[in-house]
Amino acid sequence: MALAHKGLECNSTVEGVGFTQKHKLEFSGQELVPVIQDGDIIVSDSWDIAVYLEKSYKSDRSLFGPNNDFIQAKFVSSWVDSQIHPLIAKCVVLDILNVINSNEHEYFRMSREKRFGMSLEQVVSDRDATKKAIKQALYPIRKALEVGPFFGGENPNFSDYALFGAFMWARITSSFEILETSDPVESWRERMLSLYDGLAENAPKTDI
Ligand SMILES: N[C@@H](CCC(=O)N[C@@H](CS)C(=O)NCC(=O)O)C(=O)O
Repeated sequence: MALAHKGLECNSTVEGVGFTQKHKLEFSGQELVPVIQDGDIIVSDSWDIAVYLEKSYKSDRSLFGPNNDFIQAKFVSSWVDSQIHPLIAKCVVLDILNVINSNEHEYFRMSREKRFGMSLEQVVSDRDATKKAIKQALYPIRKALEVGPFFGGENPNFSDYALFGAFMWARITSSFEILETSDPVESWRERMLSLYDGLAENAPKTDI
């Protein structure tokens, strides 16, 4: 979404990077996605990638708004990472087993069960309660969306992409409906899906 926002073309690693295919990421000196390679420059981590794109590709389409609100965007992105991702994980983490290769199950289960301190089945055991917790956690987002269609105002910016990324992760890995259709955050999610000629809407879903 950040690349599309800046109007930059890219080629993605068509075959993807499985959880047990860390060798494919050796060039980046770390083990997580996303990673971009731009000529000789390699950048990993969504935030660092967005900052890199912003500083390297000046255009009238800033990812951080006309006043370069890096600090506010960092707040939103850290809030998503620390508060929203774990809640969404509590809805979808077991479903992820259905969309990854069976030879990755052991790594995925062990690493995530260690992180949660319980079995994946226990993590997702009360998804309806988690859904309520997500609705509550999204209260400030709902209030912000009363003021304008995106956190960026009339157009999205990195704060929108940071939160949307969490919903995209859920969308491609699970059929569990996290948001109620009447929730204004759901309308925002639909707007995000249709951006850039439906870039996100048309992103391949894993077989679910
Ligand atoms: N905050 C980081 C998160 C990076 C991250 O955790 N990536 C996951 C995506 S599934 C990953 O690569 N996991 C691989 C693993 O757990 O082995 C970002 O936004 O870039």
